[in-house]
Amino acid sequence: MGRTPEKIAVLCHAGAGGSGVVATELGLLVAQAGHEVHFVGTAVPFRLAGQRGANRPFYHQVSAFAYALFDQPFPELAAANTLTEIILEHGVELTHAHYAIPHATAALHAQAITRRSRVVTTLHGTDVTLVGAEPAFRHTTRHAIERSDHVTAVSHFLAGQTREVFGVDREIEVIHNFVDAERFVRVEDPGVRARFAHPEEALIVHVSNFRPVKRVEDVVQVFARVASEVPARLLMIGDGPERPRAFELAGQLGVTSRTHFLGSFPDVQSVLGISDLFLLPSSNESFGLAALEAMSCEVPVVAARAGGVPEVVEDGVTGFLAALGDVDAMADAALRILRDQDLSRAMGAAGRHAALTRFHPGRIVPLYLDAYARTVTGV
Ligand code: GMT
Repeated sequence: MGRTPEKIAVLCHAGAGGSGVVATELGLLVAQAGHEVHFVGTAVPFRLAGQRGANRPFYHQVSAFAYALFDQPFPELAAANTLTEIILEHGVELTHAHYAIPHATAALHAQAITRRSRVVTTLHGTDVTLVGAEPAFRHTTRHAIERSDHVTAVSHFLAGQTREVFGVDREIEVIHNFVDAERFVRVEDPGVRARFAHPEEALIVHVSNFRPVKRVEDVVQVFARVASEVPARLLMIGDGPERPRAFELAGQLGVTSRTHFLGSFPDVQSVLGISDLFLLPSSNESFGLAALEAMSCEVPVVAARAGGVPEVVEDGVTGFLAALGDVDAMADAALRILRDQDLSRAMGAAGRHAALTRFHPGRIVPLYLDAYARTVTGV
């Protein structure tokens, strides 16, 4: 291992998506390890807000410029410009870009201007499978992946997809996501649980950004089947374009009174920590960070066998995997878990064990620090 860079810039999406969560949690831990971390973005990443202490990362707002001639803002140019300033002013040696578009492209642009600061790009999923694969972004995404000094992907599935979609044969290091197992922990507080469910009801939860890829209608379909067999409630956490369809379907299936749309909020662990089952029927999921957060809270997961999910959820051990769209199989799996306390406890414990071992920050963060060191020293 070479020399770890002292000063690191991070580019990431600020919203409630998994890539921004991973970027922020990693940046916080890298700062705690004694590095100077500079987040550069159009808004404060949502899990960075409210951080205090001498070692907290810096945040630099990307300057926006609106001019009547421009019918659209130029976020990549603005981010590259602000990043250039930060690299020059603070002597940043390495930029970690989370998500290929526009962050890796902006980081490479700033590198070309400054002739400094190596670029590590982490691919998270939709930047390859959805956005990057769009003809409108295909060349710029491929360029960003090929020219970054080092590229990581959050699953073996995503690394393979990247090679396939873009035809690149460069090294892509797989570094799985991690979870803060101290924060995402089971909380057996009947008072908190009573806010959402009666004692005899099972609490089923789904967390996502309600994009089409999340198949939130499948969540409602599975829940309706489960709720016809056992007393249960569904908590839908997050927000996005498919929320109205899911709400309408809950009405059609007669489960509106037992389905609660809670919107977005940062401390999802407060709900995961009291839940009995997590549903993730996504059509594609490079990793499934939300499932890992549930596992850390000892919540068994029922998911579609899609993308990188099998690298996180072990079928029959930490939950059950079913074929994509097979809501009957997912409902059967959910009922099997909810009706068998021993199975449910064993799966919850196995999920917690995975969070504390394979996906623990103590194991994953050093992999990134090592990648940073190899990137700045060129080994
Ligand atoms: O799932 C989303 O739509 C958000 C997206 C993102 O980029 O923020 O999540 C992706 O990155 C997460 C963190 O690495 C992964 O856990 C998610 O599986 C991945 N989403 C998809 O592949 C759909």
